[in-house]
Amino acid sequence: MFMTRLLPLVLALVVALTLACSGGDPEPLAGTERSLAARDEATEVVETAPTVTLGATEIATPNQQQAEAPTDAKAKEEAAPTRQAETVAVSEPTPTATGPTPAASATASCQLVRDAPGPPGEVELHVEVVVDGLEIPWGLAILPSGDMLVTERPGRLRLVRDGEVVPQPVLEFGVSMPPPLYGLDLLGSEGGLLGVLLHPEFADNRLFYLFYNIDNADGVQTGRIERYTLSGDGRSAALDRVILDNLPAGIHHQGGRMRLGPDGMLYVGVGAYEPHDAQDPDTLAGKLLRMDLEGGIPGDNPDPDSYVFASGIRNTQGYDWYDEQHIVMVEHGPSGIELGRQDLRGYDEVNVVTAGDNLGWPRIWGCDEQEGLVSPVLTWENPVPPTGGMFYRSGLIPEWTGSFLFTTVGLDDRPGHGRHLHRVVFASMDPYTVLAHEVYLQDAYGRLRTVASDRHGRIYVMTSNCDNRGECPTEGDKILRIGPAR
Ligand SMILES: [Ca+2]
Repeated sequence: MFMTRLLPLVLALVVALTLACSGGDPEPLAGTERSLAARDEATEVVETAPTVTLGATEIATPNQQQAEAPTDAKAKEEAAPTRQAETVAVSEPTPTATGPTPAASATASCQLVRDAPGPPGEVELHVEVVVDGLEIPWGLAILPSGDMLVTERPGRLRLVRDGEVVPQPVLEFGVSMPPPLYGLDLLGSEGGLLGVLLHPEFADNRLFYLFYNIDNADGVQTGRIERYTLSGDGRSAALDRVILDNLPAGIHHQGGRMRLGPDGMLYVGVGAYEPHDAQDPDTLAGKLLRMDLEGGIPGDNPDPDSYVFASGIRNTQGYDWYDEQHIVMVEHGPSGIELGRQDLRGYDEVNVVTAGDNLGWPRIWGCDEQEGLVSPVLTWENPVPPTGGMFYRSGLIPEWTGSFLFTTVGLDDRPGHGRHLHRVVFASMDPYTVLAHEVYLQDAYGRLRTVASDRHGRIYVMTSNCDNRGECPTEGDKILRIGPAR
């Protein structure tokens, strides 16, 4: 076990040194307001993307079968996935007019973006910084009052009220956040206090969930989900109960995103530090979990004795429901080092997930296809490391209604690397067909983590520049608010 861990770390050292020599991140813009007309530098013709509505009717789900669970990463590589012949470059999407769309196809149509990160967005927006002074924010929950609960990875839950971070944390506790490997910032931990989610009846019971990393009694880093009760004034919280403990964790790829499904169940993404864990049914690493609000296994899970809803996942931090059967999920592609393939880097993904699906990590990547594995609907040659994701359902920005939005945390400013808010337009009656996608905020605010919307339809995005991967401005990490251009 020690050697299998050591090899990726040594390789990581080499890659980190390479990255460290490739130039630093630019300073994020310091302005507090910024109106965007992102078409100004566009050279490609991008038609106005269609407004779509969520498919409300029943959609046939693909008959994907759970794959056998291999245990050896080398063997998976030797399985030699075949390149999909019909891979399509989508540098010049031509969205169809709003109207009837094809029926759901049984096979996902994968689009490979060669001109990453993609075409610039053309919808004019108003973007402003509404909160600063945060340290590595990760999770965001907007309360009915408009207050916000924000997790900071070092182990603080903050209350944001009237645009200000309340100095005294709501909660502050020890988390597992190991120092960077070999002292290299790029190899720092990605863990700590991560997700926060309100109970569906929060307005009545004040309950909310937290996901964080902590060392267990044996000194092994694990993931834990707990439920708390927020005080009436919102300034403190008390532990209600532990929901799930001893989740697998590693230095990188902790998952940590919790969402409430339309079925009333609690979903949790758990990352896979060891690649082969994603295909191992005996560990919860590299899986999307589904549980009831008390942490029990629902009887209608794909395996009624398991939390696993979907497998073959490297690390997801963002997903939302296209409809009751289809989850759109962002997922990280290979970094290369973990598979001993220095040349293999990029291929981050947007997937459509149904119950029991196996998303293929680490057996396939990009638009590769293999029996029993689900290929993504959208993937990029260059790294576009995805973090938060959500469907935008409001009409406040009408051009965006029905679109899937996700944030990215690219490492540097090399052309094509993603540090932006991405918008994906799906066909209204077919989650497996991507009509268009476009890029907003590229390099404007650095690394972006987590996207959420309030009841008015305004969108909030948090920066992640004060971790060990970005350049931290003096005002710290920020929350941006996005609305329609004035
Ligand atoms: Ca995949």
